[in-house]
Amino acid sequence: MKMSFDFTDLAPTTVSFRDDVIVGLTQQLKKTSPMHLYDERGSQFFEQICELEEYYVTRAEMEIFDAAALHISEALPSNCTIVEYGSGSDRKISQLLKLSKRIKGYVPIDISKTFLLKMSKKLWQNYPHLDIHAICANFLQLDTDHIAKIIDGYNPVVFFPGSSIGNLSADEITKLLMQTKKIIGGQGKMILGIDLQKTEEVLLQAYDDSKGVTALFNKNLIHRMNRELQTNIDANCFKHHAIYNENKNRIEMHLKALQDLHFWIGDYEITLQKNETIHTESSQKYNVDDFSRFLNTVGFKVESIFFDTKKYFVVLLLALKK
Ligand code: AVI
Repeated sequence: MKMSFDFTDLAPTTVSFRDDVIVGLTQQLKKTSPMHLYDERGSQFFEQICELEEYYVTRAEMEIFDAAALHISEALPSNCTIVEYGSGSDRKISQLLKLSKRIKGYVPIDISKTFLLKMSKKLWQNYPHLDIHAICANFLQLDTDHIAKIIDGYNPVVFFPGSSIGNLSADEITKLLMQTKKIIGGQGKMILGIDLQKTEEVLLQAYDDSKGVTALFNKNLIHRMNRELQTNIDANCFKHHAIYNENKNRIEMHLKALQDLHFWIGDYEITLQKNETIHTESSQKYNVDDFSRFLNTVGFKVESIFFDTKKYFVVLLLALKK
């Protein structure tokens, strides 16, 4: 990889959004992939969520990066390239770049094209010495040979902050970790943020905030359908509904129908009864010991664990087991 900036567009199209939504909304328990919340508008709403007082996740993780700066920096392999899954804004990578001179390259991977382009160009202006290879793609479907070519010569560090892992299904997590093992190999590392179990009160405030930003983020799915799938659904017929599922230790976001609803996506008729919900996202809350044990069973060694002061969140530094 040379000192350069480039951009590869491998992102799924509106066609796959349409197909996924049709499959998800014609099932008995209606659901859509959380990935669909992140079009450009959705990504902007998510950035606003990160600024909210009630959404502790971003602040807790940044506090950890500040406090553990030296340790994390020294643990990174020399001449490394950071591969970030679901990069979003430049907030976290900028923090890592400030921590460590060892980072020579950056491969942000995100599904939201405009957002990714803006963020990676801005970053390149601020860090012109950095090799940036932005990839617009679903980070669960990476061609690891392609990634290996891009990071050629540098040591890979996969960066998956923000507890985005908690939005994935168990199968997706296994797939993602297998893919990560291929990318980091024997020399690389993974920096993984996970959100911890805490009181229901704190969680519900974070996912149903008083300013209603999370509600706008969730309801953007309906607006996205209207924009991209030519539906004409009144978003006011849905209410943002966040619950804590105690048995599964996860927050669930739903869109609840406020009345009986009926609409078409092309030839497919979708009906919802009053109070029926569309499950749009789950956000798993972990126990760090259980999750470390799980990582161990799938071939990772937990080298370090960093907590914030409230013990709301942890950052794990991982390598492959020898
Ligand atoms: C991206 N992800 C880690 C967020 C979370 O906390 O699960 C998404 C989110 N949904 C509502 N608020 C934030």
